[in-house]
Amino acid sequence: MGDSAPGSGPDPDSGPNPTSVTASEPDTSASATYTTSTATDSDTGPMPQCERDFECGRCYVCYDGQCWYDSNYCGLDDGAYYECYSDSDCVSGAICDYGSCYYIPTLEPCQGPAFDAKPWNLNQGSYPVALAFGDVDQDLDQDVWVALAGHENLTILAGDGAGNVLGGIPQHPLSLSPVDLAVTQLGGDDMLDAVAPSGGNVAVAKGAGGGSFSSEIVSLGAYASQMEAADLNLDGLADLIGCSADGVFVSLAMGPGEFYEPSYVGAACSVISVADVLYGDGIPDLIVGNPYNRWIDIMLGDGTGWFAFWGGVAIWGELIAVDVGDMNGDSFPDIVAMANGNGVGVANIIYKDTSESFYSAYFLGVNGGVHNVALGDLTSDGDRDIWTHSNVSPVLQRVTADCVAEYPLAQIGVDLAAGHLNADGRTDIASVDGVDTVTVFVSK
Ligand SMILES: [Ca+2]
Ligand SMILES: [Ca+2]
Ligand SMILES: [Ca+2]
Ligand SMILES: [Ca+2]
Repeated sequence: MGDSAPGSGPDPDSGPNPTSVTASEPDTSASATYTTSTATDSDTGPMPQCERDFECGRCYVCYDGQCWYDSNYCGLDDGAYYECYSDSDCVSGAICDYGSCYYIPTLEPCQGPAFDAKPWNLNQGSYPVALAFGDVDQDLDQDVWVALAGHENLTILAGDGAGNVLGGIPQHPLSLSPVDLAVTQLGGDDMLDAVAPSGGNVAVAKGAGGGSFSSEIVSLGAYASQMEAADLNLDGLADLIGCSADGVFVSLAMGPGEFYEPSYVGAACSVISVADVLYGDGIPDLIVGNPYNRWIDIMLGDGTGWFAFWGGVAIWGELIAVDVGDMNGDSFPDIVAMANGNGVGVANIIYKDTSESFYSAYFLGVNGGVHNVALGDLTSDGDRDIWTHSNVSPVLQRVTADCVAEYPLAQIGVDLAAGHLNADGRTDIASVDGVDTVTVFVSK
């Protein structure tokens, strides 16, 4: 039904751009300026092009390349026909959104660019759950840092700069079973450090040079499901920010690797990305969400470690992962939100424009479902590729506007990261499967 022609013609008085949000000026109050376009909005913000209704969102249809408000498609509260209540009421590949089934066309498979896939088998029971790139030993070659939930340690596969990884750096005990990993500079020296949360604690592993660490367990008090490290208040010390069932928490650093009690700056979340997406002021902002509402929240950082709700963008599917990168080469940071629904994964690409507004202009469907996201630049042309794992089969996937290329893995992947393991400027990918294997994909 979602793709059928509207019952009535488009209303010329209604505004296009149903899923954009704008805020005209920075606002750190609790009631941030936030508008979604409605039938009474007109001619504000960019005009996304559309080909199909699902690109327009609730209450809108795509007509003549633009999104138009149509009350026939917005009938939940007025007794109008209700096609579905949940995804399961729709055919596979279609998502139920506000009472209507929308079919998400899936991309065709294609042969991807060539990679050398190099699996690295860890010991049985290692359970690698998270990974990141970083130069651990200051030899200027990127290394792959892996958090092992089973062995409760941090292991590092040393890159040789020529596309090979070696197991030369000993495993370093974390003394907890990590659920996530962030590599950062905690401050106080030039070494890279790692933080890995578990329960209400975080393992802090401070780089001591040459690939060695000193570490301790710090009581965090917040039960992180996903955590990032970033200097939120611009004092040179990395702070912690993450998602928990109690809300978005921030633990500011009082010293390198020492943290204050958490403050909660937003509602419960399970997906988070920290990046300066607002105003280009160098102050980190947040993108957060959870699978239950098909929406991401954008929160404005004020440079003190506090964040205020700034706006939201509707997405297709249940949010799984989010990342930030310039997807169209205009130098403005865009948001990629990976989501799942009813046998289809959806890469929601949310573009930012010059006027601090975001618009959901592009959706790419992937058969099955997706898990994780990393943005790479495979051809070093500035155009980003979307990398994800399938959540139904053991493959790494490269998603572009044209097609999906798949690369086999030993098991279904649970985390991935984009980095550089050789000097060709093309993105390399590292993947962990949660069982016993790290696989690096080196461009060739
Ligand atoms: Ca290195
Ligand atoms: Ca800080
Ligand atoms: Ca900012
Ligand atoms: Ca952009």
